[in-house]
Amino acid sequence: MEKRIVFATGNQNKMTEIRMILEDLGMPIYSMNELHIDTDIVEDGISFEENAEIKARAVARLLPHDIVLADDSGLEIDYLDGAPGIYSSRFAGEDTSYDIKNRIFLDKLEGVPEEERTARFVCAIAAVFPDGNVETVRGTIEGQIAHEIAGENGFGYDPIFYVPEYGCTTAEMDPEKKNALSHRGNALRAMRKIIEEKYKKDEVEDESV
Ligand code: ITT
Repeated sequence: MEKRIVFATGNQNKMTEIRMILEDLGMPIYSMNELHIDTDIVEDGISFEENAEIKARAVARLLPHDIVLADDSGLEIDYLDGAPGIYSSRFAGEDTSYDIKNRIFLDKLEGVPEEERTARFVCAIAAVFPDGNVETVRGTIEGQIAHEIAGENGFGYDPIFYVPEYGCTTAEMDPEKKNALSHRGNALRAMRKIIEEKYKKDEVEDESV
């Protein structure tokens, strides 16, 4: 049976970034929406890794023959003791626009000097394989909270996430550039390697039977 990757996310922006990196594997990639899977997942873990695993396991129960992946990610602002962290999408309410959420953080950091505006995006990706194995990886990107909203690309907190080395926010980068540097890009490349290794090994074992 052809191996498929199913990504347990309802976030279309994540899917675009995921496809750019995982398409090299040569396996078909589906989002759970494309397979009409609509399951209520309670993300009650206390870390990005735990929540990624909760999402992947919930969908893997419905699709036991597929490689099911999930991403849990967010923004950690050091000046706010790591907030919003695992609550990044729930911060100020799921239905509040990111324009408003971003302005709230700019206000909270008003007058805070450069060296105290450090922040990072974190992305944990969990994979549940048809043999029951579970793997988790983490990627990060370091930056700062900008002084104003800038850029139209990306999603979520990208317009306030400034990367000093590049002199712009992740919302001002083209998608390829963001993926080359980002927390999700790094985590996806690590997971792509795990999947490649695993199926290379399985093929060798299959051939020796
Ligand atoms: P799924 O759970 O369905 O995957 P979600 O959007 O709810 O989608 P998370 O629970 O992982 O995803 O929340 C991640 C939030 O963190 C996301 O909604 C953004 O607000 C923020 N975030 C994560 N990665 C980001 C990125 O690359 N750029 C900007 N904001 C990001």
